[in-house]
Amino acid sequence: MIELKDDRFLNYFRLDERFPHILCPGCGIGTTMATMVRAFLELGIKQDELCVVSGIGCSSRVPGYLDCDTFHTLHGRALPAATGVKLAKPELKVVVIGGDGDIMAIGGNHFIHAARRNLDLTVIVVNNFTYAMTGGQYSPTTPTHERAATAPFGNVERSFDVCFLARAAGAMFVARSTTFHVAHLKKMLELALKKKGFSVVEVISQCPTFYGRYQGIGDAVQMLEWLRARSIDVSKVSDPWHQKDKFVIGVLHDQQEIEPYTQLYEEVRERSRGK
Ligand SMILES: Cc1ncc(C[n+]2csc(CCOP(=O)(O)OP(=O)(O)O)c2C)c(N)n1
Ligand code: SF4
Repeated sequence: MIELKDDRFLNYFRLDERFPHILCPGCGIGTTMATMVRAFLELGIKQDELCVVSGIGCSSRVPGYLDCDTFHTLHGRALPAATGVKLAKPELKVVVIGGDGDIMAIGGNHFIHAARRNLDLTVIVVNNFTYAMTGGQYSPTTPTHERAATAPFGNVERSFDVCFLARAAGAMFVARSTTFHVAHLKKMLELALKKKGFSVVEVISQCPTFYGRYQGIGDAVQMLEWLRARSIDVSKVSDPWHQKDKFVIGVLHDQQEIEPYTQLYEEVRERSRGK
């Protein structure tokens, strides 16, 4: 066993029990997880001040690797569980991490209503455009006409824009980055974590095993190259919401904070006690 307890970064992980990890070589989820931890360190968020919650999927495995309070719930149910954690322990920083399938499909309604309620949570949607853990079926973010295990001749459904939906549902802060743009991703995560209220960061991530292969993009390196080539900074577009075949990265929505749900809920409790 390696003794690495004085390393602040490595100390954030359950090295003894959960490593080596089981993600495929070249998967973007490890990059996302490491960058998220670096954002926690940058902001001075200590392990005992934090709870990381997920549903089910490759992306949802992240909390299992972390040495802090974590909650690995049912498929699509990360947000209800996170809501409970936040209501019971409002002093905790509560972060939800999961995939496009988990958060936008089976958990889609929870996502919309958590945004509408303005729960003080940060949600990290690792969007690899597929249900990776179950074998590459199409998800609500798979672009129309693209191939998947369940759409060998092309997906006929239209796809959700995670950031557009988050904004429309009432999120306070919405940003997008990719696993290629690691420094940028860290900045987006820091801004989201600092925001009071519902904040969302969409991380476009590579799944070479299922998505890259089905689309013929190639291996992990080719997928990173594809992410770089397809991304455009929000400052370079006049309309960030309708860019075809481009990932518009940056802060897409940042509004003045309003009272989060926990605060309003506490006020109602006090009123009910006659205070
Ligand atoms: C109620 C229920 N339905 C279906 C499943 C099977 N299932 C497990 S993970 C998953 C999809 C995960 O996709 P996504 O959230 O995009 O994560 P990824 O694996 O791509 O990171 C599904 C359908 C399940 N575990 N529970
Ligand atoms: S199947 Fe895709 S998302 Fe899952 S670990 Fe492998 S590369 Fe990552």
